[in-house]
Amino acid sequence: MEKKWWKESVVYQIYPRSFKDSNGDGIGDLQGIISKLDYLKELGVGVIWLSPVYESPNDDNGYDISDYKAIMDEFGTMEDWEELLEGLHKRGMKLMMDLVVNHSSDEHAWFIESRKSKDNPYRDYYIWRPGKDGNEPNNWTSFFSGSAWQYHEETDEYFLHLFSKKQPDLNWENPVLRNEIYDMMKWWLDKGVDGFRINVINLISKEDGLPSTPGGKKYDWGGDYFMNGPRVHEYLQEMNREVLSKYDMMTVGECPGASPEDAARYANEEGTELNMIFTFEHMDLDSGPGGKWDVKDWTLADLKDVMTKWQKDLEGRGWNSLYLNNHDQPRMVSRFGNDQEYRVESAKMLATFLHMMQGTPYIYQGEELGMTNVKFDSLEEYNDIEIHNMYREKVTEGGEDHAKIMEAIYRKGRDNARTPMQWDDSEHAGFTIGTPWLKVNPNYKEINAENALKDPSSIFYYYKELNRLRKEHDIIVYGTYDLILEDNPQIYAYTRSLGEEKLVIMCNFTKENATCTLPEDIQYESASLLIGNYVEGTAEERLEGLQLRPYEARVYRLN
Ligand code: ISL
Ligand code: CA
Repeated sequence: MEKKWWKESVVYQIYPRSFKDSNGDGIGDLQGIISKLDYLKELGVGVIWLSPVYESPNDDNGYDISDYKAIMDEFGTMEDWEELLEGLHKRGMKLMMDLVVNHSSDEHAWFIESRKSKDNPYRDYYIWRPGKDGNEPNNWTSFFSGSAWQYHEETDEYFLHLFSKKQPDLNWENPVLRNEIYDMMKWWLDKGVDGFRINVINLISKEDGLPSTPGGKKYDWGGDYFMNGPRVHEYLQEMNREVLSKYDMMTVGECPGASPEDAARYANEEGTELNMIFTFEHMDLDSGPGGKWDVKDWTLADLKDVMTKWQKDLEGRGWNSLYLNNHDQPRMVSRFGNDQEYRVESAKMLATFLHMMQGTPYIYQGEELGMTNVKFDSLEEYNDIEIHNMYREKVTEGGEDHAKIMEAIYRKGRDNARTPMQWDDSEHAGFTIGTPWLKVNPNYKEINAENALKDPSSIFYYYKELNRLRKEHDIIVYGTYDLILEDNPQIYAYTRSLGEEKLVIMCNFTKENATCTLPEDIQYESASLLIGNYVEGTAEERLEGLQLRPYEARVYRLN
């Protein structure tokens, strides 16, 4: 397997709106990030992924871009951005920008032109279709509820929007549009960015004829017709030839609905498309048949299945990304750990579990503090368009139970991840001196960066140690993964192997003690602890019948 810097790095995601406000308007900004660069350096991460900072009307918090080459006023100026890049590079860190090119904002100049008339030169930059018998061109629903089509009276046609109606889908069939995008990417790369996280890139190619789903439902999930569509690999290979292959850079494609087989192509080891993708299978473990808001409990057995499938299916063929939360997902300690009594232990256990697998690990801001989900009393306190559209469809129009939907929002809502970073115990957690755009989690008095930095046994320093170990041990990056103790109901355990070297990783996912008995085929002379969330390393140990305490994690090096 080829060695690459982006395999050896740890990525830290910043959601700028919620990271740090420098001027008191309640909105995080670039100068705020710049003021925290030493904090990031201290944590020891190598790459920063910046969620979108481009000009945007913020219908979807920057994922609706109205100018790809300008910085959002609320976040600062291009000079601020340049200062940020320089500050990162000076400290030996890299910058990965978010690239949102499945759709733009409806306020982008291209769309403003496109909707002017059917023969406008920009018409074909978007996906316009006439209606069918007075209805939408097909029955697809958008990710954010309702039809994926919006009617435009002046030209008597509909445009496609897989997300909000202010996010019209770009028409990748059009080579002129594709070239505009490649030029824009080169423009940023020439300014010095080190990579792109590419938003829903596996949705860019839609099935010819845009067929309705079978079954005659008025509105239906049409994913089969646009997820991993017919020409997506052709487009990515073109992007790779035209842009990516010309730079020493890193790419990760966000790919909902991609299987390991798809991933083996998107993230192939030959490097003809992307470096890695974000998959969603493990994020769906607590969704019932009704989808994301049909919440059920996840099981450890399913988690083992899914993670192991991705580790083994991509072995030697492609590279994994490793994440348990981001700006679209609930907080991992609330979802997969225990955010009460064992918050600290379980946050460290989950970090161990993830960072010891094969792939590039991603830390989402606040994860290193063990930040948790939030419960706001009223719907009005939430900001996310996905939450509001869903609530309208299910409760206001659909008559479902308010309390039940609020419960689902508490568990799955994206605003769980978007409450402001908790820097200290002053008002609004030191995020802003003004009024924050989204309320701070009330637990900030206890959970904040200032406390973490004062406490040598904090989650923060545990991450720092994981990051350090990764730099020191090739096996953490390149070792082969194998699941062990498959049927153990409490423990997730696996090994990593590289040449003669072997690591054993053991994670207790429960709040009860668990006995860990290694399989007999794991032979060793001596075992030494590399890292653990309860104990300091001891020189040598026997691992037979080891007791793991609640949410305990241990990593041993076997000789
Ligand atoms: O968040 C989701 C589920 O709640 C996902 O379906 C998400 O919408 C999907 O992964 C695409 O996400 C990306 O594009 C969206 C944007 O809202 C997300 O923030 C972004 O990560 C549309 O631009
Ligand atoms: Ca601000």
